[in-house]
Amino acid sequence: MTAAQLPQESNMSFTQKVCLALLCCLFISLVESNKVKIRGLSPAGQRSYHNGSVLIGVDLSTLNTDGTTFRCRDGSKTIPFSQVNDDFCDCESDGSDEPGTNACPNGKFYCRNIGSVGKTVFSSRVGDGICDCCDGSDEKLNPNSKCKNTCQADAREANKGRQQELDITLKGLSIKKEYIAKAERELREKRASISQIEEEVSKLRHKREEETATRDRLQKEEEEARAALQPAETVTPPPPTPVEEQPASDEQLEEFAEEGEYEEEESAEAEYKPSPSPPTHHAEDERLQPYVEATRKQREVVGDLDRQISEKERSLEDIKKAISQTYGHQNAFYGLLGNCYHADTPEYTYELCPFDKVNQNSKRGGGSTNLGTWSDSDQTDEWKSHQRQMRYTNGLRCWGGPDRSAIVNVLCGSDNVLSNPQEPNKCEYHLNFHTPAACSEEHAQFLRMELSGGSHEEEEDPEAVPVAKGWGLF
Ligand code: MAN
Repeated sequence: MTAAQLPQESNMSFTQKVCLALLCCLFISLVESNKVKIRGLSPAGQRSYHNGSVLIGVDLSTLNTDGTTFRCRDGSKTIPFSQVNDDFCDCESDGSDEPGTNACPNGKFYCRNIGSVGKTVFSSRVGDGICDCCDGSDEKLNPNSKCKNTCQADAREANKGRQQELDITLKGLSIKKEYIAKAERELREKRASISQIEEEVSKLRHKREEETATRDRLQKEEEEARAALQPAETVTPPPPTPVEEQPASDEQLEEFAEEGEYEEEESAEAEYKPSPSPPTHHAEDERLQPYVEATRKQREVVGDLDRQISEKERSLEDIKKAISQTYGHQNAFYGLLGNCYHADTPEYTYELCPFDKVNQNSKRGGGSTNLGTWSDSDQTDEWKSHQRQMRYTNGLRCWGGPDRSAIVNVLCGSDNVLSNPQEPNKCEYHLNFHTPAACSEEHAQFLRMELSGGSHEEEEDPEAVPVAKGWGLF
Protein backbone atom coordinates (compact mmCIF):
# COMPACT_ATOMS: atom_id res chain seq x y z
CA MET A 1 0.00 0.00 0.00
CA THR A 2 1.49 3.34 -1.01
CA ALA A 3 0.93 6.69 0.68
CA ALA A 4 -1.23 7.74 -2.22
CA GLN A 5 -3.50 4.74 -1.72
CA LEU A 6 -3.95 5.36 2.03
CA PRO A 7 -7.37 6.63 2.93
CA GLN A 8 -7.48 10.28 3.97
CA GLU A 9 -7.26 10.59 7.79
CA SER A 10 -10.48 12.55 7.96
CA ASN A 11 -12.32 9.74 6.14
CA MET A 12 -10.73 6.79 8.12
CA SER A 13 -12.98 4.60 10.18
CA PHE A 14 -11.90 3.34 13.62
CA THR A 15 -11.20 -0.12 12.12
CA GLN A 16 -9.02 1.41 9.42
CA LYS A 17 -7.07 3.34 12.09
CA VAL A 18 -6.50 0.12 14.15
CA CYS A 19 -5.34 -1.71 11.03
CA LEU A 20 -2.89 1.09 10.22
CA ALA A 21 -1.49 1.01 13.77
CA LEU A 22 -1.08 -2.77 13.60
CA LEU A 23 0.71 -2.48 10.25
CA CYS A 24 3.09 0.09 11.76
CA CYS A 25 3.80 -2.22 14.73
CA LEU A 26 4.49 -5.14 12.40
CA PHE A 27 6.88 -3.00 10.32
CA ILE A 28 8.78 -1.81 13.42
CA SER A 29 9.05 -5.33 14.80
CA LEU A 30 10.42 -6.56 11.47
CA VAL A 31 13.05 -3.85 11.55
CA GLU A 32 13.88 -4.71 15.15
CA SER A 33 14.07 -8.38 14.27
CA ASN A 34 17.14 -7.48 12.21
CA LYS A 35 18.85 -6.62 15.50
CA VAL A 36 18.29 -10.02 17.09
CA LYS A 37 21.50 -11.25 18.64
CA ILE A 38 22.77 -14.50 17.26
CA ARG A 39 24.44 -16.61 19.88
CA GLY A 40 28.08 -17.30 19.15
CA LEU A 41 28.72 -14.32 16.93
CA SER A 42 31.24 -11.61 17.71
CA PRO A 43 30.00 -7.99 17.81
CA ALA A 44 31.53 -7.50 14.39
CA GLY A 45 29.81 -10.66 13.22
CA GLN A 46 26.49 -9.50 14.69
CA ARG A 47 26.78 -6.31 12.71
CA SER A 48 27.62 -8.18 9.55
CA TYR A 49 24.64 -10.47 9.94
CA HIS A 50 22.24 -7.77 11.01
CA ASN A 51 22.71 -4.33 9.76
CA GLY A 52 24.92 -4.60 6.79
CA SER A 53 28.05 -2.95 8.13
CA VAL A 54 31.22 -4.08 6.39
CA LEU A 55 32.98 -7.31 7.29
CA ILE A 56 35.40 -8.70 4.73
CA GLY A 57 34.05 -11.70 2.87
CA VAL A 58 30.47 -11.26 3.96
CA ASP A 59 27.70 -10.79 1.47
CA LEU A 60 25.75 -7.89 2.86
CA SER A 61 22.57 -9.38 1.52
CA THR A 62 22.89 -12.44 3.76
CA LEU A 63 19.73 -11.41 5.55
CA ASN A 64 16.64 -10.46 3.59
CA THR A 65 15.02 -7.22 4.56
CA ASP A 66 12.10 -9.04 6.04
CA GLY A 67 14.46 -11.00 8.29
CA THR A 68 12.97 -14.35 7.39
CA THR A 69 15.79 -15.88 5.39
CA PHE A 70 19.53 -16.26 5.91
CA ARG A 71 22.22 -16.64 3.30
CA CYS A 72 25.39 -18.55 4.14
CA ARG A 73 28.42 -16.32 4.50
CA ASP A 74 29.93 -17.65 1.27
CA GLY A 75 26.58 -17.25 -0.51
CA SER A 76 26.33 -20.97 -1.18
CA LYS A 77 22.80 -21.38 0.21
CA THR A 78 19.78 -19.42 1.42
CA ILE A 79 17.82 -20.93 4.32
CA PRO A 80 14.88 -19.86 6.50
CA PHE A 81 16.12 -17.68 9.34
CA SER A 82 14.64 -20.14 11.83
CA GLN A 83 17.37 -22.60 10.77
CA VAL A 84 20.17 -20.38 12.12
CA ASN A 85 21.61 -22.04 15.22
CA ASP A 86 19.10 -24.88 15.01
CA ASP A 87 21.85 -27.44 15.66
CA PHE A 88 21.84 -28.61 12.06
CA CYS A 89 24.59 -27.55 9.70
CA ASP A 90 23.06 -26.09 6.57
CA CYS A 91 26.03 -24.03 5.39
CA GLU A 92 28.40 -26.97 5.18
CA SER A 93 31.03 -25.05 3.26
CA ASP A 94 31.60 -22.29 5.83
CA GLY A 95 29.62 -23.29 8.93
CA SER A 96 28.17 -19.77 9.14
CA ASP A 97 24.58 -20.75 10.04
CA GLU A 98 25.65 -22.47 13.28
CA PRO A 99 27.92 -20.02 15.15
CA GLY A 100 26.24 -20.98 18.43
CA THR A 101 26.19 -24.77 18.16
CA ASN A 102 28.70 -27.48 17.32
CA ALA A 103 26.73 -28.73 14.35
CA CYS A 104 29.21 -27.47 11.76
CA PRO A 105 32.73 -28.90 12.20
CA ASN A 106 34.27 -25.77 10.66
CA GLY A 107 32.16 -23.30 12.66
CA LYS A 108 33.46 -20.75 15.13
CA PHE A 109 31.83 -19.69 18.37
CA TYR A 110 32.38 -16.29 19.91
CA CYS A 111 32.25 -15.94 23.70
CA ARG A 112 31.26 -12.44 24.59
CA ASN A 113 32.70 -12.72 28.12
CA ILE A 114 31.26 -9.40 29.20
CA GLY A 115 33.46 -7.85 31.87
CA SER A 116 36.49 -9.81 30.68
CA VAL A 117 37.97 -10.46 27.24
CA GLY A 118 35.90 -11.87 24.38
CA LYS A 119 37.28 -14.81 22.46
CA THR A 120 36.53 -17.17 19.59
CA VAL A 121 36.59 -20.94 20.02
CA PHE A 122 35.92 -23.76 17.55
CA SER A 123 32.27 -24.76 17.45
CA SER A 124 33.35 -28.31 18.28
CA ARG A 125 34.04 -27.00 21.80
CA VAL A 126 30.45 -25.88 22.22
CA GLY A 127 28.55 -28.15 24.59
CA ASP A 128 31.50 -30.51 25.11
CA GLY A 129 31.36 -30.18 28.91
CA ILE A 130 34.52 -28.05 29.11
CA CYS A 131 34.16 -24.42 30.13
CA ASP A 132 36.01 -22.52 27.39
CA CYS A 133 34.29 -19.19 27.93
CA CYS A 134 34.41 -17.36 31.24
CA ASP A 135 30.76 -16.44 30.78
CA GLY A 136 29.87 -20.12 30.33
CA SER A 137 28.11 -19.37 27.06
CA ASP A 138 29.69 -22.30 25.21
CA GLU A 139 28.07 -24.69 27.68
CA LYS A 140 24.90 -22.72 28.32
CA LEU A 141 22.69 -25.26 26.56
CA ASN A 142 24.42 -28.27 28.03
CA PRO A 143 22.12 -29.49 30.84
CA ASN A 144 25.04 -31.16 32.65
CA SER A 145 27.29 -28.14 32.52
CA LYS A 146 28.51 -26.60 35.75
CA CYS A 147 30.17 -23.60 34.12
CA LYS A 148 29.96 -20.49 36.24
CA ASN A 149 30.45 -16.96 35.05
CA THR A 150 33.98 -16.17 36.19
CA CYS A 151 34.49 -13.17 33.93
CA GLN A 152 34.57 -10.60 36.75
CA ALA A 153 37.08 -12.63 38.78
CA ASP A 154 39.11 -13.25 35.63
CA ALA A 155 39.05 -9.55 34.86
CA ARG A 156 40.27 -8.72 38.39
CA GLU A 157 43.11 -11.23 38.00
CA ALA A 158 43.91 -9.86 34.55
CA ASN A 159 43.96 -6.36 35.98
CA LYS A 160 46.50 -7.40 38.59
CA GLY A 161 48.69 -8.67 35.78
CA ARG A 162 48.09 -5.50 33.76
CA GLN A 163 49.04 -3.34 36.73
CA GLN A 164 52.30 -5.27 37.15
CA GLU A 165 52.98 -4.94 33.44
CA LEU A 166 52.28 -1.22 33.61
CA ASP A 167 54.66 -0.81 36.57
CA ILE A 168 57.41 -2.63 34.67
CA THR A 169 56.71 -0.61 31.53
CA LEU A 170 56.90 2.70 33.41
CA LYS A 171 60.15 1.70 35.12
CA GLY A 172 61.50 0.57 31.74
CA LEU A 173 60.45 3.83 30.13
CA SER A 174 62.36 5.92 32.64
CA ILE A 175 65.51 3.82 32.02
CA LYS A 176 64.91 4.05 28.28
CA LYS A 177 65.00 7.85 28.57
CA GLU A 178 68.52 7.57 30.01
CA TYR A 179 69.50 5.17 27.20
CA ILE A 180 68.30 7.66 24.60
CA ALA A 181 70.18 10.56 26.20
CA LYS A 182 73.34 8.44 26.47
CA ALA A 183 73.03 7.32 22.84
CA GLU A 184 72.64 10.88 21.65
CA ARG A 185 75.69 12.03 23.62
CA GLU A 186 77.94 9.10 22.73
CA LEU A 187 77.03 8.98 19.05
CA ARG A 188 77.68 12.71 18.79
CA GLU A 189 81.09 12.25 20.48
CA LYS A 190 81.87 9.31 18.20
CA ARG A 191 81.07 11.32 15.08
CA ALA A 192 83.24 14.18 16.32
CA SER A 193 86.16 11.88 17.21
CA ILE A 194 86.57 10.56 13.67
CA SER A 195 88.51 13.52 12.25
CA GLN A 196 90.67 13.73 15.38
CA ILE A 197 91.63 10.04 15.20
CA GLU A 198 92.26 10.32 11.47
CA GLU A 199 94.70 13.16 12.14
CA GLU A 200 96.44 11.13 14.85
CA VAL A 201 96.79 8.21 12.44
CA SER A 202 98.29 10.44 9.78
CA LYS A 203 100.88 11.86 12.28
CA LEU A 204 101.76 8.35 13.43
CA ARG A 205 102.19 7.22 9.82
CA HIS A 206 104.54 10.11 9.15
CA LYS A 207 106.58 9.28 12.25
CA ARG A 208 106.65 5.64 11.20
CA GLU A 209 108.14 6.59 7.82
CA GLU A 210 110.98 8.47 9.55
CA GLU A 211 111.66 5.71 12.04
CA THR A 212 111.55 3.09 9.30
CA ALA A 213 114.23 4.99 7.40
CA THR A 214 116.43 5.01 10.53
CA ARG A 215 115.81 1.31 11.01
CA ASP A 216 116.81 0.58 7.42
CA ARG A 217 120.01 2.60 7.82
CA LEU A 218 120.94 0.81 11.04
CA GLN A 219 120.16 -2.51 9.42
CA LYS A 220 122.49 -1.63 6.55
CA GLU A 221 125.23 -0.63 8.97
CA GLU A 222 124.81 -3.87 10.79
CA GLU A 223 125.10 -5.82 7.54
CA GLU A 224 128.24 -3.88 6.61
CA ALA A 225 129.78 -4.55 9.99
CA ARG A 226 128.94 -8.20 9.64
CA ALA A 227 130.53 -8.28 6.20
CA ALA A 228 133.60 -6.50 7.57
CA LEU A 229 133.95 -9.18 10.20
CA GLN A 230 133.96 -11.98 7.64
CA PRO A 231 137.78 -12.06 7.06
CA ALA A 232 138.22 -12.29 10.80
CA GLU A 233 138.23 -16.01 10.39
CA THR A 234 141.68 -15.76 8.77
CA VAL A 235 142.96 -12.33 9.91
CA THR A 236 142.27 -10.23 12.96
CA PRO A 237 139.39 -7.93 12.05
CA PRO A 238 139.52 -4.15 12.52
CA PRO A 239 137.41 -2.83 15.36
CA PRO A 240 133.88 -1.83 14.41
CA THR A 241 133.62 1.80 13.40
CA PRO A 242 131.15 3.34 15.82
CA VAL A 243 128.30 5.05 13.99
CA GLU A 244 127.46 8.55 15.12
CA GLU A 245 123.81 7.70 15.77
CA GLN A 246 124.81 4.35 17.14
CA PRO A 247 123.48 4.58 20.72
CA ALA A 248 125.21 1.54 22.11
CA SER A 249 128.65 2.04 20.60
CA ASP A 250 130.27 3.97 23.46
CA GLU A 251 129.19 1.46 26.01
CA GLN A 252 130.33 -1.31 23.80
CA LEU A 253 133.71 0.29 23.28
CA GLU A 254 134.06 0.57 27.03
CA GLU A 255 133.23 -3.07 27.27
CA PHE A 256 135.84 -3.94 24.71
CA ALA A 257 138.37 -1.82 26.59
CA GLU A 258 137.58 -3.59 29.83
CA GLU A 259 138.06 -6.92 28.21
CA GLY A 260 141.35 -5.80 26.60
CA GLU A 261 140.08 -6.61 23.14
CA TYR A 262 140.06 -3.03 21.95
CA GLU A 263 143.84 -2.61 22.64
CA GLU A 264 144.53 -5.84 20.92
CA GLU A 265 142.67 -4.69 17.84
CA GLU A 266 144.38 -1.27 17.89
CA SER A 267 147.75 -2.97 17.82
CA ALA A 268 146.48 -5.12 15.03
CA GLU A 269 145.65 -1.96 13.14
CA ALA A 270 149.20 -0.65 13.61
CA GLU A 271 150.96 -3.75 12.49
CA TYR A 272 149.33 -6.72 10.83
CA LYS A 273 150.26 -9.99 12.46
CA PRO A 274 148.47 -13.17 11.88
CA SER A 275 146.42 -13.92 14.88
CA PRO A 276 147.87 -16.73 16.92
CA SER A 277 144.44 -18.16 17.11
CA PRO A 278 141.40 -16.93 15.09
CA PRO A 279 138.75 -15.15 17.23
CA THR A 280 135.96 -17.30 18.40
CA HIS A 281 132.38 -16.82 17.21
CA HIS A 282 131.69 -15.44 20.64
CA ALA A 283 134.18 -12.63 20.16
CA GLU A 284 132.76 -11.88 16.74
CA ASP A 285 129.23 -11.69 18.18
CA GLU A 286 130.34 -9.22 20.75
CA ARG A 287 131.77 -6.91 18.16
CA LEU A 288 128.53 -6.99 16.22
CA GLN A 289 126.48 -6.53 19.34
CA PRO A 290 126.20 -2.69 19.25
CA TYR A 291 124.85 -2.87 15.69
CA VAL A 292 122.49 -5.68 16.44
CA GLU A 293 121.23 -3.94 19.55
CA ALA A 294 120.72 -0.61 17.78
CA THR A 295 118.76 -2.28 14.97
CA ARG A 296 116.71 -4.30 17.43
CA LYS A 297 115.74 -1.20 19.40
CA GLN A 298 114.82 0.65 16.23
CA ARG A 299 112.74 -2.29 15.04
CA GLU A 300 110.88 -2.12 18.32
CA VAL A 301 110.22 1.59 17.81
CA VAL A 302 108.73 0.86 14.36
CA GLY A 303 106.77 -2.13 15.68
CA ASP A 304 105.34 -0.02 18.47
CA LEU A 305 104.24 2.60 15.95
CA ASP A 306 102.66 -0.14 13.82
CA ARG A 307 100.71 -1.30 16.85
CA GLN A 308 99.55 2.22 17.66
CA ILE A 309 98.47 2.78 14.06
CA SER A 310 96.50 -0.45 13.78
CA GLU A 311 94.88 0.15 17.17
CA LYS A 312 93.73 3.58 16.05
CA GLU A 313 92.61 2.24 12.68
CA ARG A 314 90.65 -0.50 14.38
CA SER A 315 88.94 1.96 16.66
CA LEU A 316 88.18 4.17 13.63
CA GLU A 317 86.63 1.18 11.89
CA ASP A 318 84.58 0.33 15.00
CA ILE A 319 83.39 3.91 15.33
CA LYS A 320 82.43 4.13 11.67
CA LYS A 321 80.59 0.81 11.89
CA ALA A 322 78.90 1.85 15.14
CA ILE A 323 77.58 5.11 13.76
CA SER A 324 76.43 3.54 10.51
CA GLN A 325 74.15 1.03 12.28
CA THR A 326 70.61 1.66 13.41
CA TYR A 327 69.69 1.19 17.03
CA GLY A 328 65.95 1.47 16.84
CA HIS A 329 63.79 4.51 17.31
CA GLN A 330 65.81 7.35 18.89
CA ASN A 331 68.76 4.90 19.07
CA ALA A 332 67.31 3.59 22.31
CA PHE A 333 69.08 0.22 21.88
CA TYR A 334 72.51 1.77 21.36
CA GLY A 335 73.42 1.35 25.05
CA LEU A 336 73.31 -2.46 24.64
CA LEU A 337 76.23 -2.41 22.23
CA GLY A 338 79.33 -3.97 23.75
CA ASN A 339 77.38 -5.88 26.42
CA CYS A 340 76.49 -9.58 26.46
CA TYR A 341 73.56 -11.29 28.22
CA HIS A 342 73.23 -14.93 29.23
CA ALA A 343 70.54 -17.57 29.63
CA ASP A 344 71.08 -21.14 30.85
CA THR A 345 69.72 -24.54 29.96
CA PRO A 346 71.09 -27.67 31.65
CA GLU A 347 73.41 -28.23 28.70
CA TYR A 348 74.33 -24.77 27.43
CA THR A 349 74.76 -21.14 28.32
CA TYR A 350 73.35 -19.00 25.53
CA GLU A 351 74.94 -15.62 25.04
CA LEU A 352 73.48 -12.62 23.24
CA CYS A 353 75.76 -9.70 22.42
CA PRO A 354 73.28 -7.29 20.80
CA PHE A 355 74.22 -6.01 17.33
CA ASP A 356 77.08 -8.50 17.30
CA LYS A 357 76.38 -12.22 17.78
CA VAL A 358 74.59 -15.07 19.56
CA ASN A 359 76.66 -17.94 20.96
CA GLN A 360 75.91 -21.33 22.46
CA ASN A 361 78.52 -22.22 25.08
CA SER A 362 78.65 -25.83 26.14
CA LYS A 363 78.66 -26.52 29.88
CA ARG A 364 80.50 -29.78 29.28
CA GLY A 365 83.60 -28.25 27.82
CA GLY A 366 82.42 -28.51 24.22
CA GLY A 367 83.48 -24.95 23.46
CA SER A 368 81.48 -22.17 21.94
CA THR A 369 79.28 -22.38 18.85
CA ASN A 370 78.32 -19.32 16.88
CA LEU A 371 74.56 -19.27 16.32
CA GLY A 372 74.58 -16.19 14.12
CA THR A 373 75.92 -12.71 13.69
CA TRP A 374 74.16 -9.40 13.32
CA SER A 375 73.79 -7.72 10.00
CA ASP A 376 71.59 -4.67 9.41
CA SER A 377 70.63 -6.03 6.01
CA ASP A 378 69.25 -9.31 7.44
CA GLN A 379 66.69 -7.56 9.61
CA THR A 380 63.02 -7.65 8.69
CA ASP A 381 60.38 -5.06 9.29
CA GLU A 382 59.92 -6.61 12.73
CA TRP A 383 63.16 -4.90 13.67
CA LYS A 384 63.30 -2.00 11.24
CA SER A 385 59.83 -0.66 12.00
CA HIS A 386 58.87 -2.15 15.35
CA GLN A 387 62.04 -3.32 17.14
CA ARG A 388 60.24 -6.50 18.15
CA GLN A 389 62.61 -9.06 16.72
CA MET A 390 66.33 -9.32 15.95
CA ARG A 391 67.82 -11.85 13.56
CA TYR A 392 71.30 -13.29 13.82
CA THR A 393 72.31 -15.28 10.75
CA ASN A 394 75.13 -17.25 9.10
CA GLY A 395 76.19 -19.08 12.25
CA LEU A 396 78.23 -22.27 12.28
CA ARG A 397 76.97 -24.76 9.65
CA CYS A 398 74.80 -27.44 11.23
CA TRP A 399 75.85 -31.05 10.68
CA GLY A 400 73.77 -32.10 7.68
CA GLY A 401 71.63 -28.99 8.01
CA PRO A 402 71.49 -25.24 7.49
CA ASP A 403 73.76 -22.55 8.90
CA ARG A 404 72.75 -21.92 12.48
CA SER A 405 70.57 -18.85 13.03
CA ALA A 406 68.81 -17.21 15.96
CA ILE A 407 65.68 -15.14 16.35
CA VAL A 408 65.55 -12.91 19.39
CA ASN A 409 62.13 -11.69 20.46
CA VAL A 410 62.57 -8.25 21.97
CA LEU A 411 60.22 -7.42 24.84
CA CYS A 412 59.79 -4.60 27.30
CA GLY A 413 61.39 -5.13 30.70
CA SER A 414 62.73 -3.11 33.59
CA ASP A 415 66.14 -4.87 33.24
CA ASN A 416 68.12 -6.42 30.43
CA VAL A 417 67.39 -10.14 30.70
CA LEU A 418 67.88 -12.98 28.22
CA SER A 419 65.54 -15.93 28.74
CA ASN A 420 63.80 -19.00 27.40
CA PRO A 421 66.31 -20.34 24.88
CA GLN A 422 64.68 -22.85 22.52
CA GLU A 423 65.66 -24.83 19.45
CA PRO A 424 62.27 -25.35 17.76
CA ASN A 425 63.93 -26.71 14.62
CA LYS A 426 67.39 -28.20 14.39
CA CYS A 427 69.95 -25.39 14.50
CA GLU A 428 67.25 -22.67 14.57
CA TYR A 429 67.21 -20.95 17.92
CA HIS A 430 64.68 -18.68 19.60
CA LEU A 431 65.36 -16.51 22.62
CA ASN A 432 63.51 -13.81 24.51
CA PHE A 433 65.25 -10.62 25.46
CA HIS A 434 63.61 -8.18 27.86
CA THR A 435 65.03 -4.69 27.84
CA PRO A 436 63.95 -1.20 28.89
CA ALA A 437 64.83 -0.10 25.34
CA ALA A 438 61.77 -1.98 24.04
CA CYS A 439 59.23 -0.30 26.33
CA SER A 440 56.79 2.04 24.65
CA GLU A 441 54.63 4.89 25.80
CA GLU A 442 51.84 3.58 23.52
CA HIS A 443 51.79 0.26 25.34
CA ALA A 444 51.72 2.01 28.71
CA GLN A 445 48.79 4.04 27.43
CA PHE A 446 47.03 0.89 26.23
CA LEU A 447 47.49 -0.74 29.64
CA ARG A 448 46.16 2.35 31.41
CA MET A 449 43.11 2.25 29.18
CA GLU A 450 42.57 -1.45 29.80
CA LEU A 451 42.87 -0.89 33.53
CA SER A 452 40.26 1.80 33.41
CA GLY A 453 38.03 -0.67 31.53
CA GLY A 454 38.06 1.39 28.37
CA SER A 455 38.50 -1.02 25.47
CA HIS A 456 36.43 -4.16 25.66
CA GLU A 457 35.33 -5.21 22.26
CA GLU A 458 33.13 -7.82 23.87
CA GLU A 459 30.93 -5.29 25.60
CA GLU A 460 27.27 -5.11 24.70
CA ASP A 461 26.63 -4.10 21.13
CA PRO A 462 24.44 -1.02 21.63
CA GLU A 463 22.81 -1.56 18.26
CA ALA A 464 21.48 -4.98 19.12
CA VAL A 465 18.38 -5.69 21.13
CA PRO A 466 18.81 -8.97 22.98
CA VAL A 467 15.70 -11.04 22.33
CA ALA A 468 15.46 -14.49 23.82
CA LYS A 469 14.07 -16.63 21.06
CA GLY A 470 14.99 -20.10 22.18
CA TRP A 471 17.84 -22.27 21.03
CA GLY A 472 20.77 -20.40 19.65
CA LEU A 473 19.56 -16.88 20.25
CA PHE A 474 20.38 -14.64 23.18
C1 MAN B 1 75.09 -29.15 18.78
C2 MAN B 1 74.21 -28.03 19.28
C3 MAN B 1 72.76 -28.36 19.09
C4 MAN B 1 72.48 -28.76 17.66
C5 MAN B 1 73.42 -29.87 17.25
C6 MAN B 1 73.24 -30.19 15.76
O1 MAN B 1 74.95 -30.27 19.59
O2 MAN B 1 74.56 -26.89 18.56
O3 MAN B 1 71.97 -27.24 19.42
O4 MAN B 1 71.17 -29.21 17.51
O5 MAN B 1 74.75 -29.48 17.45
O6 MAN B 1 74.05 -31.23 15.36
